[in-house]
Amino acid sequence: MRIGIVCYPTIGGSGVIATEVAHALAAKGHEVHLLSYDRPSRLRRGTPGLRFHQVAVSAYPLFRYPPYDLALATRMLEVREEAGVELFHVHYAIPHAVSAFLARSMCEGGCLKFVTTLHGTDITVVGSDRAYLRPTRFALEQSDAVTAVSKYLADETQLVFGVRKDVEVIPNFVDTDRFKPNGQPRWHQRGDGERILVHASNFRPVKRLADVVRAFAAIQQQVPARLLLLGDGPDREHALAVASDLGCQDRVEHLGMQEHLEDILPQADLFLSASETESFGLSMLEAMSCGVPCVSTAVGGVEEVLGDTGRLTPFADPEAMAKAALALLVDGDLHARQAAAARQRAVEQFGTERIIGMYLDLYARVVS
Ligand code: GMT
Repeated sequence: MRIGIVCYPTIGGSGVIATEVAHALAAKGHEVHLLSYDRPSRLRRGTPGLRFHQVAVSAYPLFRYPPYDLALATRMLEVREEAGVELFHVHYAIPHAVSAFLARSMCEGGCLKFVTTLHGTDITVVGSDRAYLRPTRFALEQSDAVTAVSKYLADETQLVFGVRKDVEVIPNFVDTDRFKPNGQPRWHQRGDGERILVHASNFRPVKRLADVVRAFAAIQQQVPARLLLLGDGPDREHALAVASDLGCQDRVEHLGMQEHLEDILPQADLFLSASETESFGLSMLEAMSCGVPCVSTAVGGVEEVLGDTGRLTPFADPEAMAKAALALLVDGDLHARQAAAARQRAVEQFGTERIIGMYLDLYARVVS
């Protein structure tokens, strides 16, 4: 097939998944056209069958807010005409689904097909904003198919938007050959006994990074530990200040944005996530695939991802998070069982082959 994929290029799960979908489809011999306003961070150069098309947005002085959605609609139409794209798969509804609808309306014969995948904040945070709700609902209803990355998000879409349309669940996936355990000894087999904890995100307020640090501060009072913070974003300074206030700044390392998480995640003993909402939690799946158990707040679709392989704790309760983490960090046998279960769940439920197969079935239905 000739498939167009639209996504945000920035750090964040929707862009990562869209780019990985593009890679996986190209590897299967499909012709893939990836559209975004910048090169997505996970896009690997020189991938056969995969072409990147930048969406240029003009910065005319009159525009305080350059109309990216119009530029995208035009680019989609051009790519369809130039490359004969049969179907567009847009990731994150706002404004991509609206641009797709506009592209279809401008298209001769009006036969441009598009699938919209909902990722989370496009429904739970931004989507429910009055300014965006009506056009987003409209564009979802106009999509040839709508998917959500978890059952939680599919239900939430019906609840918040009341869309007259089926929302199919197609979960996120992970390349289990790339994200895999590295065979290094765990803390109980290492001489120093220091536990490595990790958190990866875009450090936005919704991630509650300071709660991760608070939980860690309690953990490191009980066992020797170090916290690696991967990523970057608006809450970095606040979280590091909390670490200083709690006297554990020397044990918290901010490693910044990392292109190859697969090299760092396997070194960890535990992944911590304290999000206020999380429709899926892709970085937790990547950790699980590396054999790293996760302790997370019990929010959104996280339970669908973790199953019984990790621990869920109440939102905004770092003490409870520390307690749950310590249960795994003082018992080497329990930790080993949970690590193996996490890896097995990632491989069996969320492998690339399985999930890309679901998307290909959907594309075939839409195109026919
Ligand atoms: O909000 C973010 O962290 C970014 C956002 C995105 O769309 O880039 O992430 C959402 O999509 C990811 C991929 O499907 C999910 O793994 C995240 O759980 C989801 N974030 C939230 O729901 C907060």
